[in-house]
Amino acid sequence: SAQVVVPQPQEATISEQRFVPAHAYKVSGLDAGEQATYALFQSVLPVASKGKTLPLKIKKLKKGDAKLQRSGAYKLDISPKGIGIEAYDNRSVFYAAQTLSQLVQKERNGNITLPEASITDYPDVAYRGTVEGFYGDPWSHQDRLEQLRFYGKLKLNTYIYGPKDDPYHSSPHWRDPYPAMEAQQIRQLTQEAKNNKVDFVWAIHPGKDIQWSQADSSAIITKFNQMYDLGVRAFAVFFDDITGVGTDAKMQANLLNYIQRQFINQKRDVAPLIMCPTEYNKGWANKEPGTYLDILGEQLDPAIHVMWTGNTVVHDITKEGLEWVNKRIQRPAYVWWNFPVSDYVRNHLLMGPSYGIDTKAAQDMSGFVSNPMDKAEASKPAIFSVALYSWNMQAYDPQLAWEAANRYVMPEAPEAFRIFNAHNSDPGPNGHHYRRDESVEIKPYIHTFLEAYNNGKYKSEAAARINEEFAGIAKAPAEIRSKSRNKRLVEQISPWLLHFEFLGKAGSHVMAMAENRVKASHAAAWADYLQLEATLDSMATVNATFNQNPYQPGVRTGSLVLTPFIEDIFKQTGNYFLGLAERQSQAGIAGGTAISTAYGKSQKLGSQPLLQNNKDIAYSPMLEVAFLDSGEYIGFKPSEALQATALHFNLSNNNLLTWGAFETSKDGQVWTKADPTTEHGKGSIVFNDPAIKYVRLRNSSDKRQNFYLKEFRLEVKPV
Ligand code: LOG
Repeated sequence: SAQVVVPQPQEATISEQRFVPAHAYKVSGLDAGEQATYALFQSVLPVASKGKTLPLKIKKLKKGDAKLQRSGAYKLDISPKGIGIEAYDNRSVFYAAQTLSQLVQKERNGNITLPEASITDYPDVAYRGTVEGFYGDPWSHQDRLEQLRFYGKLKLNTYIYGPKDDPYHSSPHWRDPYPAMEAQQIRQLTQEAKNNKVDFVWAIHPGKDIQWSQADSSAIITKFNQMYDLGVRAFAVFFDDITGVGTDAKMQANLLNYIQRQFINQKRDVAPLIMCPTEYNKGWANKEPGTYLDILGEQLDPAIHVMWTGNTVVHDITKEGLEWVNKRIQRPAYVWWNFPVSDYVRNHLLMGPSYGIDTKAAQDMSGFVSNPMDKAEASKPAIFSVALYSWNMQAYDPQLAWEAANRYVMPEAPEAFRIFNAHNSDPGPNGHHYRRDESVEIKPYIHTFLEAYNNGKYKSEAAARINEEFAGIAKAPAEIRSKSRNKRLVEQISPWLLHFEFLGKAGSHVMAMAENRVKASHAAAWADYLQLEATLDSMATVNATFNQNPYQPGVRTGSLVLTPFIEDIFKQTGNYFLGLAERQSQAGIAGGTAISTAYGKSQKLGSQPLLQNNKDIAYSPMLEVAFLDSGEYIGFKPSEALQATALHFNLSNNNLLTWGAFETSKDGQVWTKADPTTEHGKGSIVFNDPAIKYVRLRNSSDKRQNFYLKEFRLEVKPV
């Protein structure tokens, strides 16, 4: 059926009956230079140029049907008499070949079979793919090459290169040419992209220190020319996450128009220019008429695309939201969807369904690209779904797409991969307030079970289902490791696999303990309890050992439903066995007294999560620009059991001491100023007074102050 072709074609009649082609195919009408497409035909079908052959004829699509007058559109006709392809462009031929490759089956005797079919197909969105636009370790060269091949198969045509941590994309080296090795790799990437009919879009991020001088405008043209010489034929300029003079809309529009005239229009073979604005989401946009977005809308050359992440940085994409911005930028937005990017929740994987993207919004966007995780292979399920969505929105169903993605990405262990992904979806609490469903199928059973258990009862039916789930979880990692041929994927998720295996085991122990406790088999319940405790310790060890980044260190799995469920029963039952106080002191479980809290009043940073252990408390570092309005502050109130010993901060702000007051207090009423020495907003203050109970940084000026929250950390010791 048509379902075997992904993304689903717009119109397709595909017969159930299959035939064995009588001869090899003779390809005609393919442009010289399309060797990659020719090689694809050869890998899919028997191809011959002499002797008895069947025709595989490529023709130009007739003008007429407007829907087909777009890059990638094709008609494919398969019958025992031959194969006909009508194509808008060379990308169309390549896509027809990809569709063909999904329809061909190889028999055991080496023959191939084909169904009779008639397909008319075209993309809903012109530009579809990814933007490597996250913070953190950029993708490896091998990962990128594999992504480009993956995109080709799924009819994705865009890969925007913009990793924040590439110093030649952003500051400090955006003005400088790439070193030889990186240059060579980019050359290879553009070649692989070309073979897969993907536009390799190279983005520059100059706004942190741009001067708005002729010298800097020329520096960008020079850099673009260097990239052009490496094979790049598509370009972007990003102005996200910057402060200062770089944020000026008029200057940005001038520069972009200059690039349009001096570079894009001069070269005849480059794709439309793309820009990412500074106000790239509604939440941050100045809503006053005539401000930033309107200026771009009026002044930017209409040929230039403008990116947009939605109503906030990380958000669902809605038709209404796009209509709002499109009016202002006077063109359909080019969507930068911040999913499944995890640079703001680095201890989680985002492996769940791609939902919350409006299927009625095709006309409201010019492009749709996903910003993925730093783990390229693990991002494939989400990218697969984006391919389905952006090609054929009417047919898009997030759940079905996810099911298909699990099979497509890990065909050797689809069930194991499915259960892993089902419980690794939610990013956990985060400053962007973006949450995802997780463990949806098991959640009602957990609910039923817990309700009864809290009343001393044991629901065997719910328990059986939950037990089955935990058993499946415990064995999924071994199955994924042993069966998946995608070693790189296994490597990228391996700390989470390890944690997940323990989660499954902990779940089995918790269920056994609960059952034995309700049955009053105390000795058995106690044995289960000890095993559970050991397993939870193992999970804590994985969390404290792997992925120790300074942002959100560690490893979480099942964090929305399963882990809280296990911890809940563990705690209650532990209290039952040991008595509350003793348990808390033994295992260091968070009781009231061990917790320090943020002490802040800030619109922007109010919900920024805290990181804490027994040595320090810190605001989780932030990636985007942070600010304090006049009078606002961020700070800490250490728990009663702790004493503040030093504050360490790195705020990347040259005039910090002109507006920032570092203050301590014993009662939260009377404040004493501390005077640190700082360089570029980086410094420390040591505290010697055990009576200090509050520490804060206050904006003592009369206006908003911007900075980067790279570090804001209080060192503590026990009183
Ligand atoms: C950055 C992006 C980052 C993402 C998620 C845009 C346009 N810029 O807050 O580099 O990966 O959010 O953390 C962003 O989204 N800033």
